[in-house]
Amino acid sequence: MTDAEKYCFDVHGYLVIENALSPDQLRSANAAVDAHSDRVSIRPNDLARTSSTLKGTTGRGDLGGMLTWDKPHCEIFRQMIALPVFAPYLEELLGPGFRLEAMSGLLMDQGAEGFWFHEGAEPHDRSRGFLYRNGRMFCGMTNIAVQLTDVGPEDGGFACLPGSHKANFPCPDEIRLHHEHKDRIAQIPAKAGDAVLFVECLMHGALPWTASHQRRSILMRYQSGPVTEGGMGTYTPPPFYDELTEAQQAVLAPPGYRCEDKGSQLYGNKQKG
Ligand SMILES: O=C(O)CCC(=O)C(=O)O
Repeated sequence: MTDAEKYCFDVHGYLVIENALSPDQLRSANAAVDAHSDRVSIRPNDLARTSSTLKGTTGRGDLGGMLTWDKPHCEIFRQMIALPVFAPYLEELLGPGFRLEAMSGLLMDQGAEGFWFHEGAEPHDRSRGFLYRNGRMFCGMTNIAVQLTDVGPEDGGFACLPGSHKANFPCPDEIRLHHEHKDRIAQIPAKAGDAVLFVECLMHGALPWTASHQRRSILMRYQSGPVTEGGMGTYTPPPFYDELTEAQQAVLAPPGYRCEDKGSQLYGNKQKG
């Protein structure tokens, strides 16, 4: 992560990582989604809540289970969870041993409703916070949304209030519902193959989708090594674990403490202290 990227992420809470997928990877991901169009579950227009500006004529389409799809279609998603291009960002923000918490596909056809603006740093949430301390950023849940289709400046889709990951006051509902101060909300354009990196505590949501092509965004949620939001019980590796590379296995490993370099010989073996 360059100094310029760190500066922008600290100030705004998000970044666009350009060309995260190669053209071949992008083709494979779209082919896989096409082949599973019958698995898309259309939501019952429940995301806009009572907003008059976010409402749509249809619900968002949700897609899950991509890591378990038959080969070759699962393969691109298994690559995506541990793409080398993402590792420096996740390591910087979440530390060594960052883990995948969830992966889902968000599909929006023309007219699909937006999503009310949620999160926003107040109240401060232990697993979803943002903190700058000792010269470093420490993030709670951190997301990477890989765009499988172009998102133009007027198309809708992912939008946020830049800087709200450091908010101190609760956000009034009229802003969350996109009724007031709409000009503060930034819709984030991106090209197919780009990825939007954002910290979950950034106030974010989506604007209704206006483009004639389908919005396709693959949202991956990561946490730092010891943190999990749904980890009760004994951890069982997924059935496809042995088919994964070491880097892919690492992001699906059970939650646990990974010692960071403490700058002392006493921590030299980097074992749990
Ligand atoms: O449509 C989007 O990109 C926003 C998604 C989102 O906020 C969520 O699923 O929690």
